[in-house]
Amino acid sequence: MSEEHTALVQAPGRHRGAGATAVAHPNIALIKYWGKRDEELVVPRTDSLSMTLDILPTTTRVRVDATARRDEVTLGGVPATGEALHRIVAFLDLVRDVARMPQRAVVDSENTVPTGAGLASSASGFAALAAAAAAAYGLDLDPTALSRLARRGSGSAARSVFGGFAVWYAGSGADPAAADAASYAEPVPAGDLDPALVVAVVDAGPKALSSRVAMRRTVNTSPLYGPWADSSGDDLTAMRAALLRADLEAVGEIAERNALGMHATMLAARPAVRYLAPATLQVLDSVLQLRREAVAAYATMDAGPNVKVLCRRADAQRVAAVVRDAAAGTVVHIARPGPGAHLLPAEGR
Ligand code: 2P0
Repeated sequence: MSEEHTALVQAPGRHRGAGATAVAHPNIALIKYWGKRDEELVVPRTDSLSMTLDILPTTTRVRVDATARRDEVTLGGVPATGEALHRIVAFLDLVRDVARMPQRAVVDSENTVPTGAGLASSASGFAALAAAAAAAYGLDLDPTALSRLARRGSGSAARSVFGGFAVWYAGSGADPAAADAASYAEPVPAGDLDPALVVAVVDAGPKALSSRVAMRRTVNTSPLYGPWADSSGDDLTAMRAALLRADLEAVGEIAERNALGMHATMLAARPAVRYLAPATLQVLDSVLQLRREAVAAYATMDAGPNVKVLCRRADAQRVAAVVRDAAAGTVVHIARPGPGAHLLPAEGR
């Protein structure tokens, strides 16, 4: 494991109760996480595998405040309310439990990702919160423990603890403690692969249905869910081998079929969950056209209409230009493999 791909989470080295600031980046799954086997512990039904990006980071500061009567949370300068606040307070309660410290916190988070648009904002958000809160409450967690903690906030955050490519294990065991211990992410070697991921934002608005609700409905009602989950295990095995031999075509083909299969499970849910919009299909058509022109380009989509296109770094500008022109109003970003969650140096005091 290279140093770059190791989460940099050291003991805060300061008194318990100090503030800490962490940065984390979104990750995009090439083998998808879709479905939990334990809702409370956020343990998934299947293993997943992702690439952490080098763009659209979240920066989160947590300061323990012994005088505060409740947690104060600001997201992008706006006080958090409702479900967003509830999830963050529940996560801080978990950290306080482990740290055996009852004090409340002041949390300030800046997201460069549009929130709730299927652009993995909860992955970068909870990975940054986990790293900052763990440090602020004086927990000295190794990367595996940090990944398990981030998972409790949002499943996909377990993977953003690591840079580059990461696999997140579903683990096994019916006993909750065993399931919790076995479900964490770790880095995956990727040979000499030199990939780019072109993020095509066709709609930056929030999704109509949260992925949490959508995946529950899919697991409970879709007759296609079981077959997809079974085939996803084979996809993961093939994906690991393709990454090791740096076979971008195979990586892309496996990622594309796994994502389309996941969306098929949603379309068969009752009632159907459909995130794919007309503009999504226009971008998918442009990706097929690129392949006809012998450009290795492969699409993946998450819980939203936006498309991420895997290609060689050398082809990224051409791919970005083609997918941008595929649907009116599309905005593109070019991402490369990025770093894991890390603390920023302590502020001067
Ligand atoms: C993924 N997604 O593997 C999949 C593919 C969306 C589609 O992880 O309920 O926000 O907080 O664990 O992590 C989105 O789900 O869900 C997601 P919770 P999360 O990236």
